[in-house]
Formats: sequence, structure tokens, C-alpha cells
Amino acid sequence: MKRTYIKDLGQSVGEGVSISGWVDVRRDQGKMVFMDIRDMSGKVQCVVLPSHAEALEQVKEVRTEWVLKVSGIVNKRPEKNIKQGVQNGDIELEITNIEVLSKAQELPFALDAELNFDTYLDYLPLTLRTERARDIFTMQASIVQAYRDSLVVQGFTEFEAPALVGGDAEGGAAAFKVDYYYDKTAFLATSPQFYKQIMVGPFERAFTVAKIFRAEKHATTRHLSEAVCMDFEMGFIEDEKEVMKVLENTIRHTVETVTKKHSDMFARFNTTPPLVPAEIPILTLKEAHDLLGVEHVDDMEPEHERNICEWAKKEKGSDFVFITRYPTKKRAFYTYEDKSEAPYSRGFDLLFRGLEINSGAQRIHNHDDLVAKMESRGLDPKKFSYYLQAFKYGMPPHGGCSTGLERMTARMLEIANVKEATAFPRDLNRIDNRLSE
Ligand code: AMO
Repeated sequence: MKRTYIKDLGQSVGEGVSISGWVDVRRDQGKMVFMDIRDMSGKVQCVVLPSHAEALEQVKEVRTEWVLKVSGIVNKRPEKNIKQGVQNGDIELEITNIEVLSKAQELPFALDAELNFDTYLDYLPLTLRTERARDIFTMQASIVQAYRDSLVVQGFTEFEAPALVGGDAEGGAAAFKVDYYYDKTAFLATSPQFYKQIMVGPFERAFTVAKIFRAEKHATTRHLSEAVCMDFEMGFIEDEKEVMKVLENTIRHTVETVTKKHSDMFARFNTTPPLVPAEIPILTLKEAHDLLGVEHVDDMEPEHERNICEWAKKEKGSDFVFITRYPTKKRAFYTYEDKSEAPYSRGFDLLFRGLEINSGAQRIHNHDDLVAKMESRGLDPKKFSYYLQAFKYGMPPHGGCSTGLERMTARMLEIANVKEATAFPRDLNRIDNRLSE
């Protein structure tokens, strides 16, 4: 019999069907056995009745996470057993036959148990099957898709940035080394920065969804050693505000899309879709410090990021806030500074529910200015000669930015640790397995 997906069972009431999936839960009640079976489309309650002797024999050993192909009849539930608001809450599958496709060993813990986070990570091949994890990565997939769609509509061309590179693009980030051919050392890319700027040459507007690798020994709830960045770059801008506008459009489209698609998830995570007002508030770093009544320093402390986001929510009805005009010396070497605005740069950060999720800027586009800036930072322009070609051969004023996918996903669902918003996180203590063991 052809497989029916669990989400479609409601259309087959009174009919014989075949479904395939995993046993989510098993409950024995007297001589009856109840099982929730789950497939890619959802869950349904199934029952083996004492009248089906063969199925009763087949179900004897079946436990959680066994993979089954099950035949049965779709029944309407009696009125008193209907579960409102639950998928398939008004039907039940009466099992007539069970074929075991794969047995599962006894689980180390119940899948709905509250786990210590390290245990959760140690058992990802199993724990990723929980509804919570499936929600997080379904949300993440929708975020990337919507982000891409929005940039394409705004005229951007997607390209693939390399992960193996000759050096660090940020002029200061710690990079992982890789043994390359001819005894050369290559590095894992800390950012697609140089490549997206180069792509302004052929496309004016280009974007990439790229892996970045950062070797700083951070042990925080917001740092990963391997992350996904959604980067774009655009030519012929007046200033960084144009980049911020494109980012705002993209954020708005992404939030609207996931709000429509995943209202159930926001409820399950005990949160609400983020607020994106007609204009995301913009504060200079100095204005932000003044509002918080704290000393004027060169950057935002994590606590200040959280507090300024609370201010934006309360005063401006926004879960997002831009911070601009950081001192140029605190930004990457390629960041543009207009003489009239010195010592402040045209860089910006976007904060979302207390965390920086995006960083961007107008860039230096004049070749000689860029070389001079490298030298003033103690960087050797010869090491950047490949990148510098883009500037030698005609580069318009341009700018761009980068959103961390895991951070955006985490804040979307108000998950405390960015590692939970990473399917297979790598950090100081883990590359699949715990390193300390
Ligand atoms: P930046 O270093 O701020 O900027 O990175 C951009 C965004 O990437 C995410 N991110 C990270 N997420 C998790 N773990 C990490 N270790 C990590 N590092 C970065 C954050 C951050 O906002 N080239 C510039 C961007 C640009 O100017 O276009 C850059 O890399 O969400």
C-alpha cells in the first residue's frame, strides 16, 4: 500500500492506510497499546486493540524510536476524546499490522526529559529528534530562505565564498590553520569579507551564506568556533544608511515570513514574533551610553546591549536597534571614516533582543587610502595584494554587513545559548565529542 503522510490522515477517515515513522511514545493500557507515531509531517495517536491478535503480538517488544511501517484504519475519535488544537486530535489509527523497519536500543533517557546541556549535546543524533530541536532548525531553515529571498528581490546575486583562504580577512581575528599543498599553511575563513567586496566588481550587489571559523578561545553563550554568516555587499552608496535600509527590509521580510509560517513555534517557546517598526531606531554609540547613563567608552558591553534593547522595546516598540558611529580605531581596517566625522566610522551594529546579530559598514573604496590604512594598522599590504586588485581596477563607494544565523535564530525564539541554535556546534570544549575526555 502507498505511504500516507501523517499530516494527510484526516482525509482518509474510514479507510485503510499505511504510514511509516518513529515511535514517539508508547503507553500500555490494560490489553490495549497506544503509540504516537511521528514522521516528517507530524504525529498521530495509534492504537492496537486486543481484537487484532497479530498486531498485538507484533507490538510486544516495540519501544520508543523503533522505526515502523504500520497499516491500519483511520477512525474518528469519540467526541469526548477529541483533543482540540492538536494535530490529528480528532482521529486515531487502529493498527492492523506492524512491520519493523529498524529496532532501537533502549534510550539513555526519555526524550522529553529535562537534560543537562552537555548531555543534550553529547547525544545530538538522538536529541535533535525532539520537537524543540526540530522547531529550532525548522525556524532556522525558514530564516535563511526568507533572508535569501529578500536579497534576491532587492537585486542581489548569490555567490559561494571559499572556506579555505590565505589569511584572516578581519586583520585581527584568530584563524584556524590548515596544512595545505607544498608545505603552505592555509586558514579557515574568518569572514567572506574580501570576497563579497570583490564581487561588487562583477555584480554591484552580491550576497553569500557562508561558514566562518573563529579560533578565539571564547566560552560564552554567544560565541561559536564555526558559524554561518549571511553577508551582503552593495556598490554605489552615499553612506552606510543605505546598507542599513537594505538590512532593515531583509529583517522585516524575514520576521513577517516566520511570523506567518511558525506562529505555533513562538507559542511553544513562550515568546512572540519580534516587533519591527516602520523604522528600526538608530542611536549613535554616544547617544546609547547617554540613554543608559553610563560612561562614554569605545564599545558596548553585553549588559549595555541588553539594556539598550529594553529601551528600544519600551520607547520605540522595536525588538531591533541600530548602533552607529563607533570610533574608527575599534572597527576593522576596511571601515570608511569620513574626514568630517572623524574619529567616528561609518560602521554599525544591529542588536536584536539584547544581542549583536549583525555588523556592517561603508568601506574604504580608494586603493591608496586602503593601503595607507593597512600600513597604519601594522598590516603588510603585500599580503593583501590579491584583494587589493579589486580596488586597483575601479571600485565604487560600497558597503555591506553580516548577520550571524545562529544568533538570529536564538534571539528569534529567545533561546539563551547560541549553541542550542546550532545543529552541530563546535566550541572550545567540543567538536562533536567533548574534548576534555
Ligand atoms: P563580525 O565579526 O561582527 O563582522 O561578524 C558578523 C556577525 O557574525 C556573527 N558572529 C558570530 N556568531 C557566533 N559565534 C562567533 N564567534 C561569531 N563571530 C561573528 C555575529 C556578528 O554580528 N566582516 C564583518 C561584517 C561586515 O562588516 O560585513 C564581520 O565579520 O552575529
